[in-house]
Amino acid sequence: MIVTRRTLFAGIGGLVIAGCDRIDASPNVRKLLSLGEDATFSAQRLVTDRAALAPEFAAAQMSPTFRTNGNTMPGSADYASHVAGNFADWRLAVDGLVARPLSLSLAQLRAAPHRTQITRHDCVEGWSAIGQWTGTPLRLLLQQAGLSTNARFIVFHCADDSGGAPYYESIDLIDAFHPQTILAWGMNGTPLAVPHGAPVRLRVERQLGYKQAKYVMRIEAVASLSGLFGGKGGYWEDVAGYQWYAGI
Ligand SMILES: Nc1nc2c(c(=O)[nH]1)N[C@H]1C(S)=C(S)[C@@H](COP(=O)(O)O)O[C@H]1N2
Ligand SMILES: [Mo]
Repeated sequence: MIVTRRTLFAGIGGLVIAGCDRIDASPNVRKLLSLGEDATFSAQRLVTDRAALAPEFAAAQMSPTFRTNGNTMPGSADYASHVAGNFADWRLAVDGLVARPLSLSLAQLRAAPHRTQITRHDCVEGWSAIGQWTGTPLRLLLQQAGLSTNARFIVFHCADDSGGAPYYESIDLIDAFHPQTILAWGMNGTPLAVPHGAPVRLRVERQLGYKQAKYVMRIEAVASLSGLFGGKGGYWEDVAGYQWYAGI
């Protein structure tokens, strides 16, 4: 059997991909399909696009400064004590629809296989920056945890909130298993700093800035997004109607 990207991704999580290349290729159809609650299955039809890698850049192309946006310091006492302790007692939880829930220290994450990539971050507010990210591929953590065949989405619970609404984000399994989707603990050659999401943040390089969850404390595998917070799969999706699938 010839393994194409289509058959490869069709095997992930038991997703059934039925698509029409001619229709899928139209940017307008793509935009339309990404709207609304049915976005997940519609977007999965765009598998040829979805599997592609985001452009990577040379070190010389990195932005001299990478600005911050959104929250730059979670307000909780718990987070402040982690900062004071240099995240030595911090643990990342990987749970939900998994056979073996994980609780990982920052040292364990850093010792795991990792990937470094120089990519462009695009914020909907109208700015971009090219930065270098180092982190553990998400798929390795999900495989280690034994992701259930019932899981359809991966949710990132963050340490910060805005006006009492916790920041969270979610992606589907195509992005979760994408080779450039990493939990970054390094940025531009140094440990990830607090304003950029220490100790770890998501990099999901085929999507816009608001999907790049900072201050990730817990990764939860779920079958549906409807039971979480506002039900739209993310903080900005819930409070401002941003699209859940923010593909670039
Ligand atoms: N937890 C958390 N993650 C977040 C945000 C936030 O406020 N809280 N802001 C988002 C937005 S809109 C952008 S553009 C990027 C900004 O990342 P930076 O501060 O490293 O530039 O983080 C995203 N992830
Ligand atoms: Mo953003």
